[in-house]
Order: sequence, then C-alpha cells, then structure tokens
Amino acid sequence: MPIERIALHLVNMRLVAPFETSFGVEHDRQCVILRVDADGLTGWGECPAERTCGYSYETTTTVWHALKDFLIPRLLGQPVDVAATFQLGEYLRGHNMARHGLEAALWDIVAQQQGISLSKALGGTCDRVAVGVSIGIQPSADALIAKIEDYLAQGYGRIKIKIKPGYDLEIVKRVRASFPKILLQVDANSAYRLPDAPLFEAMDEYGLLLIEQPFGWDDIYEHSKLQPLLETPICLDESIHSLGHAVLALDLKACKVINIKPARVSGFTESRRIHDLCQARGIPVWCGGMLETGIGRAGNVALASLPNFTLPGDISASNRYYTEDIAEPLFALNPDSTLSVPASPGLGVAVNEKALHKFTERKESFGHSIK
Ligand code: OSB
Ligand code: MG
Repeated sequence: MPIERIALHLVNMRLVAPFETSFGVEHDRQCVILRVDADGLTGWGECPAERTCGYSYETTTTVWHALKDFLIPRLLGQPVDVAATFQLGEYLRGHNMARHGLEAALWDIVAQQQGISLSKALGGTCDRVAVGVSIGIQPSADALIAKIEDYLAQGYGRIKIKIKPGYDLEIVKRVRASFPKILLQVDANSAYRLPDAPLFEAMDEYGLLLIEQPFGWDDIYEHSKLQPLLETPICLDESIHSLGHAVLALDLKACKVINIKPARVSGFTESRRIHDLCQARGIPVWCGGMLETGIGRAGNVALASLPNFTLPGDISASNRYYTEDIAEPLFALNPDSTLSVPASPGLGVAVNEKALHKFTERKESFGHSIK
C-alpha cells in the first residue's frame, strides 16, 4: 500500500531550564514532527532543527521547505521503501534533518509491518543503553558544580559540560577539583580555531573522556592538526554529515571518537553506515542528542542499541528536558545510568495526540485526508 498522507507539525515546547551553548541560548525547543500514514499504519519522525541557525544551517523553516516542496510531493503514492527514500533524499544535497524525520517515520512503519521493535529492525543488540547528561553553560562555576551534583544524585554516570571562550579551562579545573573521578567530557560546539590549540593541550591533564567539536562546524583539517597534540580523544559532532566525512576524518586521524546524531547525518541508514565503518576501524561511537521530544528520543535509543555505541549517549530521561512530553511512556533513568530500549513494534512509544495538538503552532497535511 502506498504512502497516503503526510502531516507536518511545527511544535514548540518549553524546556525545563534554558540550554546555553557557545552558539546561543534556547528557552523553548522548536522542531518539526512528521506523521506518515501508509498501509493502515502510522509512523512518526522528528526533525530536531532549531528555530535559528547556530548548530547547523538547518532551521525549522528550511526543514518545512525541503519536506513540503521537494520530498513530500515525490513520496505521496509511493510504496514504503526506506532505501528508495534515502536515494530520493540524496538529490537534496543536504537538508539532513528534514531527510531524517521522514526516514524515521518510514522505519517506524517498516518495523511495525514486521512486528519488531525499531531497535531490532536497525540491528540493535541490547535492551538498555548507557546514557549521560549534557549540561549547558551556567552563570558561574559554583552554579555548574551544583547542577552536576544534582545530576549525579539522580544517577547520571557521565557528565558533559559545554564550554566557550572565557568559560573553559578554569571551569574544567574547578569541576575536576570537585569531582576527581567522574566520567567527564566537554563540548565546544565549534567555538575555537587552530591557534587555540594550547588551550586544549592544557586541558589534556584533566582526564577528560573526550573533547567534542573544538573547531569549525565543517572543519576536519584543523582537527587533524590538533588530535596528534593530545592524549584526550577528539570527538567530532558538527563536521560529520555523512559516511564520506567519517572516512575522511578517520583517514586524516582528525578524531578518535565520533558522535552519531541520526538527524545530522540524514537518518538511520547513514548512521548505521558510519557505525559499521567505525566498528571496523576500532573507533567507538556514541549517540548525540538535540533536545528531542519523546519521538526523537525513542529513535535515538533504538539506534544506540547497536553494538559499537560503546560510550554513554546524550539521551537523558524525559524529565531532564520537558515537564510534559508528546510521546508515552516517558523515558526514565535506570539506577545503572541507562535507558531501557522499547521492545514493542516500531518506535515503541505512543504519541499523545492531545499534547501534540497543544504544542503545535502550525500544521499542514498532504495527500488524502484521514480522520
Ligand atoms: O552539540 O551535542 C550538541 C543540544 C542541541 C544542539 C547541539 C548539542 C546539544 C546537546 C544536548 O548537547 C544533548 C541532549 O539532547 O541531551
Ligand atoms: Mg555536540
């Protein structure tokens, strides 16, 4: 049965607390939620683009445009076929978050057709995934230390802190002095350039698990100049958009770890290719996050159940992000700093239509109308 209808929802949800990175502060999370109806089944996907550029060039407006004007018209009436949809998306030359939301909704349907969980459909091998928490920039070192204490008390076994110029080495020193043993990593979100290498050499003695994306959002070359100066692994996030970028980064030894965000690399298909490449080359990966709603989170958890996701992911419990979510059940932190992988067919969470309606600022449907 062909794809009969696709609906887009522009969703806006208030975060439990503002999230500050080197590129800006977010109070509300805007994203595009996709609903695909085909074969008597409904699939859901999330495009976690932001209201403005900063993390990447994609915004909720460009996502809407790419889906409405290019992808949806070419997909309506076509069979549910993940590989063909991946191929179709290649013609966009980018717009990876838009592609991911669509592909994710199709994966949800395919897994339901097969009566298996998304995790199984993707090749997942475990029923719990190790997770940590990503903490935004705080007003002071004391405030950050208090936050870390709070998250450790909740059971998070790995802490990531955001850094930016003027809030970096001293902050790492203070945090390490307070918590000498915790699994700690930093994320610069592209705030530095190669002349800042001495700062990272100084950070090398604080036993960080990794340093995430110190240099430009699309840079690989400068990272390849920094990695040999450090013991601490560099982890690339922003600059890996495809398998080709991952090959380049590994061949140039620009990093020793890769953060895979399915939305950044166009979907689960490309995520798995990067995962397999890294596995073959002995490079650990972990699943990053984009402050997703329960829909995107369920997809990230399923992906993180693949075997080479050996470092804790940025996939925290639902209550770390929102007081009310649009999918149920909520994800809760297990005492061993893991989230459980949903086992029911498809995504394994149910969309709460009432909550979705409440948070939807704009909606548009394409194809046949379905009640
Ligand atoms: O760089 O990993 C990042 C959130 C938005 C944009 C970029 C990033 C992040 C995070 C949050 O670090 C991770 C999460 O969803 O918990
Ligand atoms: Mg990052």
